[in-house]
Amino acid sequence: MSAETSYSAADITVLEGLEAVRKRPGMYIGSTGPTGLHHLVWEVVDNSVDEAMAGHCTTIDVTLLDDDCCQVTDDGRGIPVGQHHQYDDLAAAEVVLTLLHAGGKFGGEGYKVSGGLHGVGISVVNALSSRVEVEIDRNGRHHYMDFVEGGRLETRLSDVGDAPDGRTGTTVRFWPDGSIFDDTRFRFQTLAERFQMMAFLNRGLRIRLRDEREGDHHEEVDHCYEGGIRDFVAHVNASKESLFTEVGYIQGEEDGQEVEVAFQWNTGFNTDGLHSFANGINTLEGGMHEEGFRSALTGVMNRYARKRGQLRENDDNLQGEDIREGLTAIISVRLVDPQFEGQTKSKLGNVETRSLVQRTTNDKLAEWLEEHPSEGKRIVQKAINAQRARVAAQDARKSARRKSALDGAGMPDKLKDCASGDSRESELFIVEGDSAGGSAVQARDPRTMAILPIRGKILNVERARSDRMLKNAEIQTLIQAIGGGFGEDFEVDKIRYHKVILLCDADVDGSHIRTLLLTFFFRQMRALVENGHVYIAQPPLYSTVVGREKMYLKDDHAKTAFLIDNPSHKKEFQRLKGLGEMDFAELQETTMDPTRRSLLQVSVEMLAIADEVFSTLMGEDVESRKRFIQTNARDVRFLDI
Ligand code: 0RA
Repeated sequence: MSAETSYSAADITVLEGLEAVRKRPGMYIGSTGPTGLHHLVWEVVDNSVDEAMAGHCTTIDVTLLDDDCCQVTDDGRGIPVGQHHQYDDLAAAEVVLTLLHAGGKFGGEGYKVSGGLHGVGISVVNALSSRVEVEIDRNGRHHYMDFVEGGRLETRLSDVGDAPDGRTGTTVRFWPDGSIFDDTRFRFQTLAERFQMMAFLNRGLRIRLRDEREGDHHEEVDHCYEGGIRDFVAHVNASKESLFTEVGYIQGEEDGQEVEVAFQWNTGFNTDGLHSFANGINTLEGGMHEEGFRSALTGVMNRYARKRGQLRENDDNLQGEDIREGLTAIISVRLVDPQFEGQTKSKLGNVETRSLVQRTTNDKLAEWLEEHPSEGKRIVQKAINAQRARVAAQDARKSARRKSALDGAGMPDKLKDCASGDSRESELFIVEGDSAGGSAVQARDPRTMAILPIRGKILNVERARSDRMLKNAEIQTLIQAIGGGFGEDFEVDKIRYHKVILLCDADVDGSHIRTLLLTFFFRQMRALVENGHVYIAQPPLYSTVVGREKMYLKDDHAKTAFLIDNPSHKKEFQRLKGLGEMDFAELQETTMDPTRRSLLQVSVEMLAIADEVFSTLMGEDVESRKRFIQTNARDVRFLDI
């Protein structure tokens, strides 16, 4: 291995580029918290997925190793090893790892389609890692190079021997830089969930994940779906009662664009089971592909319902939301030049995609309905029921509104509101139980903190239609206090608090109440969660006495860390079960004081998976709920969505 490195003008510009990434990592990977850390993995794996999309890679192996190293191996063509056509002193693979945006799009040999959102390039991973090792099997030879300190080429690319018989592919090992990231530990579950989603979206691609870190549970998952997004829909619907057994599927293509849609209705009442992707990227804000599907779906179903006589001449048309009630659908489009727009760059802007999706849905869904008359009949009947419920709910809402107008300010009695009128600094603590609610009122800063005690279990909205939901007192109170309305009409810019903080006991009941509340927010105030307004307070699990002072420890992890720092401690810890065990001063000190508390922000990174988690936890199917809780028991303290 030759470690001789000479620097040319090209190297220097290269290093300046990577230096810019190190100076402002947020611009490239969003943050230096857990999201940014995992972004590094997506970046590397996306390159391998691109190889798969180009038809050259069948298996991706991801392994978590000691020292917070992540290793990604694929059986693609291998990063090109020859001299780069612009930098004659650098190998192409060296350029790919050091030049911003040098990914797969150089030398005219770019990919047809590629995941444009994460595509900041593998060089960004190099810039933010303390060490990167690359192995390439190509042309029958095995090559190696490595980088240190954020992209400094330590060992130049060199031929180090034979490649295993006929093998081609790339292995990248990287160690995220501890001076850049708050925490360099990868979370198995986060990786596993996303790889599952990627496997669904790339039919036949196998993605394996192994945890080989010492002290960890050596977990392992292996995802490969021959049915692609059909299997995705079946998976999301697995714990729901479906309206018919088969998952429907349509596809179309034109001018190098492709669309596929898989769909199945269930007997539930959600209208938000539509998930869309463009080039494998979850388009959370929707966009042209979703628009095209929604409008065509409404048109096709109304024409079909009238043709069959299920809707009569004088009946109102079914609305989109009536038809989408209980629908789980995945739309996946692939296109050469995706335009990502919107606040989080997750809205597809390509107008030509709307017409492709619209046309495909108009033609192919109509055909599918002709071929599936009994399914078609059930779908229409369900939509008609939803239409009736919608009209009933509208009436209920009108009378609820009249009632709250009569109530003066319209705020619930139980709410101890804050004095500030500025929602940006206002916080709403939703507290389990009246007695903890009382302590919280004493412990709060009355200027910015409002307290709403919730008694017992709120209604499980997963199993109730909106007209019944509205009659529930706890739900009414929540809607009134937050102030942005609910359901399709929810307006996040009208909310009265920018932080909505759930404060529940650290026991099973507390965890149940928290899940019920999160389900409610997820289903009825989605934007509240999406915009990061929902938090979970973390009352400590343990206390202990050090000298004359009482100390609080957040969880088992903190307890272990404490014992390492204080080896002579007498190891007596009190396990704190309920908020009720703390007086108001303790509650203030450990959980509410903004300078000392630690809040967990709830995010919905992968809506489709979150949908499945909520259905499993809150739906009708007791067996799969049991299975979920058993499989995820270690994470039960915080439902991680
Ligand atoms: C540039 C060009 C080609 C492939 C790749 C990069 C490539 C990058 C990565 C990163 C991880 N695995 C990868 N596999 C391939 C095209 C190669 C060709 O034309 O043969």
